[in-house]
Amino acid sequence: MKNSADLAIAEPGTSGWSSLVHVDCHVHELLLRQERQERTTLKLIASENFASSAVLEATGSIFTNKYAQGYLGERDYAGNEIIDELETLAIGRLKSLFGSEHANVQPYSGSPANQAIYRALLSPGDKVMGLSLAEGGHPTHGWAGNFSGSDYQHVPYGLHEQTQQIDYDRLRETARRERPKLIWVGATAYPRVFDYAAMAEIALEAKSYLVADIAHISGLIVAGAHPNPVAHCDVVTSTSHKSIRGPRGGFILSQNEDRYQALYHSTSKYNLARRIDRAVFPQLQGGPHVNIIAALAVALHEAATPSFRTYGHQIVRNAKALAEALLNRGYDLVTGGTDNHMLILDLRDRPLSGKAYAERLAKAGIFANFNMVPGDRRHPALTSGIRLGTPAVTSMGMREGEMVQIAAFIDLVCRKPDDADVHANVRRDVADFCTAFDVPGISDR
Ligand code: DSN
Repeated sequence: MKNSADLAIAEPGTSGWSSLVHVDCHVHELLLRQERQERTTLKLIASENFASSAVLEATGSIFTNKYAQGYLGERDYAGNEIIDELETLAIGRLKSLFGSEHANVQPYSGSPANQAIYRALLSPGDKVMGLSLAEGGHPTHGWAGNFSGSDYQHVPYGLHEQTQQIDYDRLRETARRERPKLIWVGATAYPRVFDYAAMAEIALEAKSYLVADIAHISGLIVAGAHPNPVAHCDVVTSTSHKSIRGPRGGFILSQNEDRYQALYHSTSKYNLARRIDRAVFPQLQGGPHVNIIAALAVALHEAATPSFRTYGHQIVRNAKALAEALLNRGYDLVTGGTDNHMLILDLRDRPLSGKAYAERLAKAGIFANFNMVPGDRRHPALTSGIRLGTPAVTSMGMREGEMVQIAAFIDLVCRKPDDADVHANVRRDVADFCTAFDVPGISDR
């Protein structure tokens, strides 16, 4: 029998405790390569960002170890008193930042959060309206290849042909005619502000639930750089790793009571908030990722600071500056510009597909993703667009002047997409350009 001293776990730096490099040099080497990539390339993928060292520390913390299946006061496992405090802290921070009555921090990410909404509010076969995938919507808002399109009846809405912005008049007509049980407001590729008040009027008239998916813009909302949908919607879903700069995860905000309880759920003994909680657990998920909840709490603490407010507004200023610089160089943009963190290059008149340009840009150290544009005639696997976002480069401290330089890099590659010398020269210049900036989570460790 060992004595208690033998059973104790050694502290870092003493025998019995090894860091990654000693345990798994292969993964450690991949990590160093990824770190180098992040320091020397331009991350213009609109859904990516840099989490701070504090967020990464919480993500990789001992909270990884705990099973906390259930909710506050009703866990399935013992020893959750500290986790109860942690989850309560994260929930309280979310409620106070967004002004919601209820918050659930357990969804594993944005798609599981959206899945929980279907489970909580609808029955299979119900009608759901969402922005069509080809015009910027998310797969979980009713795309045929996703459960939301196969298990529910999808009624798409779209963009106005001239403005390329959401056509609220046509949306209203469709909602009046179709009477969907739920309407999504949100997108993965839409560079303009959502009119939540107009959507709420439409949903009320059609007696539909209105659910906002703010995955892309949650950080902008907290910063006051985009309207907040909470007062207009029944439910709001989000990821936690995009503009809000948290760990990879998701959350759901809602009111406690259900406007449509009598209409749709007269037999349910649970209010709206409780139905959502039950959909997340036990209906869809098991134990929450407690380390992610800890990291989310940290990110929300950071997001409540004045500097985050400045950051959120700078994201938008940078997107506008990048848009203007690209327009000046003769590029077309969907909707002609941006109000948020992203812009979509319309490359329909260009010789190569969006995918081909994205591949060439990547060779030069510029990461962006190809994307459909309105009226796209290319296959969805090729597309005629490139989506660009400014959250990550803004996290590095870049401002409007740097956006002009980034536009110049993009232009150099797109003008001579198959010139290997151009790729190599831009790759070198991009690396020099990036290394002048700090990378949160890397430089501040
Ligand atoms: N993958 C996310 C994005 O890039 O927009 C959406 O799920």
